[in-house]
Amino acid sequence: MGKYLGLDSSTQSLTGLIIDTRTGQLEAEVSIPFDAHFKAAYGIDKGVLHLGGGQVHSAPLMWAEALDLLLQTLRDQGHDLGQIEAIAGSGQQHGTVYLNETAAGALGQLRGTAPLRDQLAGIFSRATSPIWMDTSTTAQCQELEAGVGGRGALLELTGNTAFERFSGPQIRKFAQEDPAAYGRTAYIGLVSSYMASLLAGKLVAVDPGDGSGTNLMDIRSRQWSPRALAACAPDLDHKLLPITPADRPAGPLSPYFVSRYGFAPGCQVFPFSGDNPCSLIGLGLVEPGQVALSLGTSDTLFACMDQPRVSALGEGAVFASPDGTHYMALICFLNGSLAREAVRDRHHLDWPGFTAALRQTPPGNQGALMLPYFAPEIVPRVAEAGVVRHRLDANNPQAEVRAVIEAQALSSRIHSEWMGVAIRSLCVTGGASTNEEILKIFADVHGCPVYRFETANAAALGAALRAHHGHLKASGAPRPWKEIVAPFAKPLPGSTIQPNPAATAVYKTLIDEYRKLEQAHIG
Ligand code: XUL
Repeated sequence: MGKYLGLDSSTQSLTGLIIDTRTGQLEAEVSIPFDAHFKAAYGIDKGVLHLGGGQVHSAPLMWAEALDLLLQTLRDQGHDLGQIEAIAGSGQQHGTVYLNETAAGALGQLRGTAPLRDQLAGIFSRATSPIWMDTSTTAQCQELEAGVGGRGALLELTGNTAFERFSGPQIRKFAQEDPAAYGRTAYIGLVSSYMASLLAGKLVAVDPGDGSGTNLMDIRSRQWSPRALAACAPDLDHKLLPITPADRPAGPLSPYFVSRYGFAPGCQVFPFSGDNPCSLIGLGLVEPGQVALSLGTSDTLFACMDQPRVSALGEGAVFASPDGTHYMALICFLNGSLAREAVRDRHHLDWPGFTAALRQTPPGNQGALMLPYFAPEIVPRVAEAGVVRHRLDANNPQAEVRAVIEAQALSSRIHSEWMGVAIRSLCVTGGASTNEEILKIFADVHGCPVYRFETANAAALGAALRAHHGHLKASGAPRPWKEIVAPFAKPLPGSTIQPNPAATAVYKTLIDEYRKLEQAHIG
C-alpha cells in the first residue's frame, strides 16, 4: 500500500502517475496522447477542435475513452491497481462540460462490462467543451465585468478580471447563443470535476483551485459568488456543480473501475483541481515566497502567496491553492525562449556561444538595457512587437545576449511585486533551465537561491501528492504539506545556485532604471 494515482487531463493527452510513498519513488508514468488514438473518431488536431471565430473546443467523451485506455495500459504494464489507496487529478483549467439530466443516473449505474464511451454517450447537453484556448468571448467578458459593477469589482471579488478563456464568459456565450441546449443542461462542471465524476460514479463538485479560473468564485470565501453567477447566465446557481474543499473525499471509486481494472473497493477519489494549481503542489510550492519559473516558449512564473492579492494591471491570474490555505499567482511572460532564440539567431550564435557571451559580460551589462518585445507581450501589456535598446549596441552580440536575459530576470522581478511576497527561493524548470549562466542572473536579480527541478509532469505529480495528503487526513493521520511534497519535489542534486551579493547590489540600481525605461516606452 502507500501508493497513489495522480491523473492529468490536459489539452493533448491524459497522463497517469503512480507514486509509492514508502520508497519516495515514481512507480509509473503513462500518457495517452489524444491524437494518436482519437484523431479520426473525434476530428481533433493536437487534442482540440477549431470551430472558427476563435472557438476552440474538445470532446468530453474522448476524455472518458482516454481514461479507459490509460487504466488498461497501466494494467497491461503490470501495475497492480489494487494497491492504489486514493486517486486525485488535475484538469486543463477553464474548460466547461455540459451535462443533461440523465448524467447523474448514468454515472451511478456504470457496469464494468462495457466501456465508458458506450455508457456515457447520452449524458451531454453539449457534445463539445470549450477549452482554455477559446478566444471567442470578448463581448461576454465585458458584459460579465459590467454585470458585477465593473472590471475592478470583478477583480476584487474573484481575483481575476474577465479573460476570454475563463469559464464564466464561456458559459454566458453558450446560454446566449443556444438557449435551448442551455435549458437542457442540468449540470455544468469543469474538466476537472467531470473527470472526478467519472471515477466516483457520481457528480463531483469543483475544487476552489479550479473554481478560481471561472470568474465566478469569491476568491476569499472560496464559494461561488451569487453576484457573479447572476451576472453570468440564467439559473446558473442551479446548474453549476457546487464547490468543495480539495481535500474532502468525493467518495469511493465507482464499482465500474473495481471490476474492470482491479482497483480495491475502498480506493478513495478526491476532487480534481486545475493543472496549474496541481503543478504548484507538484513543484513543492506549499509555503508563501516559494516561486517557480518555467523557461519555455513563454516564461511562466508560479508563486505561492499567503493572501489572495491581485494585480491592478491584470498582470497575472490568481487561483486558490489546493493546499487549502494558500493562493497561487500565475504570470506569463510571452517573450521567453522566443526572445532568447531571436537574439541567438540574430547574431548567428549556437547555445554554447550564447552561454559564453553571458560568461564574458559583467552583471549590469555596463548600463546597457533591452526591452525584449520580439513579439507583443502579455506582462507587461505591450500591444505591438518592438525591441527597445538603451545604451545597447545592436551589433554587439555579447552585450545583446546579456541584455535579453537581464531584461527577462528584471521583468520577472518587477512584475511579480504585486504579489507582495518576498521571494525566498526560485525553482527553475523547462528547456533553458539547464543553462547555469542564465540561472546565475536570475539568482542575482532576485537575490535568492535558484535551483533546478526536473519534472515530466508536475500537474500529475501534484495530483498524486494531493491524493496522499487527502487520504492521510481522511484516515485521521494528517501530515503537513511540507512533509508530503519533500520526497518528490526536491532540487536536482548540486543544482542550487546562491546569489552573488556584489551582483545583487548592481541589479538593485538597475531595477529602477529598467522600470523607468519600461514606463517611458509603454506608459
Ligand atoms: C491557465 C491556462 C492554461 C490551462 C491549460 O490560465 O489557461 O495553463 O490551464 O493548461
